[in-house]
Amino acid sequence: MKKIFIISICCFCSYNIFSQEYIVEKDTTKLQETIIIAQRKLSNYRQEKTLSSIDAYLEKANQVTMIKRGNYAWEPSLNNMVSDRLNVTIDGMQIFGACTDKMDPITSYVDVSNLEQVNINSGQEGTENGHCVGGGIDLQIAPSKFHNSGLKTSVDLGYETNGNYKVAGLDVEYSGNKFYLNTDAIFRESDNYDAGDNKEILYSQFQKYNISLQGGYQLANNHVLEANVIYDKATDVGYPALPMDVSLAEALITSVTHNYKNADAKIKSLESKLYFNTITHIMDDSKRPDVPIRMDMPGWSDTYGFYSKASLAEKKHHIRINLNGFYNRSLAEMTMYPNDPNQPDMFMYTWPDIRTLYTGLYLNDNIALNAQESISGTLRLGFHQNKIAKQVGVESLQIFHPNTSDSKNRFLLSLSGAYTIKKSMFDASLGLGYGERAPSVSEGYGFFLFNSFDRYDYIGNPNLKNEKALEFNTRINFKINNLKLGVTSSFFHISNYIIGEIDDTASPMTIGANGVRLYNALNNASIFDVYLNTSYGFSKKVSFNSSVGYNYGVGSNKENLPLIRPLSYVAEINYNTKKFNAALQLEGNGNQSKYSSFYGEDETPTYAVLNLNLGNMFHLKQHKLVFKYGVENILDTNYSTYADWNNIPRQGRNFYLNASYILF
Ligand SMILES: [Cu+2]
Repeated sequence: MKKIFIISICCFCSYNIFSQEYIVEKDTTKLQETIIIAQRKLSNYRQEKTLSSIDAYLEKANQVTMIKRGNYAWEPSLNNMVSDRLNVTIDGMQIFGACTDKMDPITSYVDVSNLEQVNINSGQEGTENGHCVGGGIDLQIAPSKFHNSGLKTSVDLGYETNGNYKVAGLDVEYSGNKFYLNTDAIFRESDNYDAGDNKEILYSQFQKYNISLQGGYQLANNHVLEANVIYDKATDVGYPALPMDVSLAEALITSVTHNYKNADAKIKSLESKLYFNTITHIMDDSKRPDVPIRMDMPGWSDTYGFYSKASLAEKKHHIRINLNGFYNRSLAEMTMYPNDPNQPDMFMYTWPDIRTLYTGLYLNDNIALNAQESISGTLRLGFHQNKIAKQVGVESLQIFHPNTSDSKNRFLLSLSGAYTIKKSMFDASLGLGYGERAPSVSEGYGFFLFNSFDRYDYIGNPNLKNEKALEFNTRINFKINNLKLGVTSSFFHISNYIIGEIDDTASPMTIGANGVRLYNALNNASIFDVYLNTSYGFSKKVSFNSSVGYNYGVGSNKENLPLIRPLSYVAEINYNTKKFNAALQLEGNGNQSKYSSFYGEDETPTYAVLNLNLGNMFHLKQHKLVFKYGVENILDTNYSTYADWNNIPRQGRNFYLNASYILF
């Protein structure tokens, strides 16, 4: 079963900015749920700022919530599972954050200007690029543009009152018959934001810029060679929910791609990519007035990889194959400087230079049984190897896990199958999946990683078994005149569920920590989610959308799992014409009654906020001007959600204006 949300972000080549055709038409033939939110398009489903961060775009998908440690670099959670259980890629490229405290999810290293769409695949549907339990998120770069349209420029400017937030973007594109070149730059800067009732949130400022260059050359008929470079640099990023900030988060993401396409042949397309990316992450506590001990905590992550993807069609079969591999090096250190200068500095590797090598093969076959029904199956097989390059790292981990060796091999398997039916009044699908994942670098090899959520130091366990998930998912959509009703639901039964377990015998390294947790596995855990989506068109101009979600997660120790979303809802009324649109949105959560005190969570009370979004478009001869403006959190509610790390309050009232000027 395809459960894909496509969030389209950047689209210069779209001609009808306000066109209704682009709007959340669910492509029921492929059972894709498509949410299109374009940088320069206005969708009537979820009105959006054109210059929203990727994080804000991602948050619009049903099963996605963003875990917030501040105003920047939110961590995506899909089906109530975070990074370790997800496979997040940039255009099929593996890339791993360099922070031991998850301050830099890889979604923070790209910007809307780099991307065209985001594909979000739930559960084992998300294994096209790698193994996962919760699902896959692929941030996709715009494809080749041999439009022969010459030079095109666009300028974006944005301002928001809350936090004095400024955004500026520039995009220049040359597109010929045989050659194209696209370059874009975006700059974002925000001061501390204010929560409701004008309460300033200290250390919530950030500043970042991102530049990218992409070019393509048509080698021959059907053959295209492309190169892409993205450079992203964030400085002075505050994390109000954490004890430290970030003075530098820097990424260089490069790739070369060969593309072959032939609609008349059996092999419809063959895409091969070689890539390299490097990340530097420097944590900083120099701006915090009271810290028990000064620390330096830098981290680095380098990844080399390749993939080769083929798409074949043969009678009723549509087959996709992906052979891929990567080599990653993750290293992080911590130096503590005692206040007493006579005491020696303390140094240790928090990620002792972990090398991960992976190669795998993915197969997907979609078989059309007849005009209305289809079945599909996927398989991913992989070899996964970890090596500890620093001998001192092996020795340190042996204190806690005496039979630790410097290398560990794993074989990983993922399987899924789905049945889909599509009739004029309804469509439905039913899916089953089984998947395995290896522990992440922190889970396997982290050394005294302080988690400010439950205030424990965490130590990895290289001998953890693979986590295994059995998954069941279903969706059904009805369409009755102007009314659309849909239900989607997933259930995961996860064996060897990896989570920290208190070790009373060890004492923490971090001053003020509650104790030490060793990564271990619960016998099993269950996670369930269900969403009810409704939309109703009153007329061509006025429509209503709503979504209600319920989630549940419990471990075999009978304790609630942490970070499980409580009852959530969003309701929106829209008015749309060709030149103007408006939307009033109510969004909220119920009381988080099933919180996990065992894992450091407290109860988050119910909240609701009201937002208003407006948009205008003007045609000026060959130019186009698009305004998006509105008010978020109109009532200036002071609130935080279950996904806000340490209950950091969210933004209070915010007026914003985004302007886009497009020159053809
Ligand atoms: Cu960090």
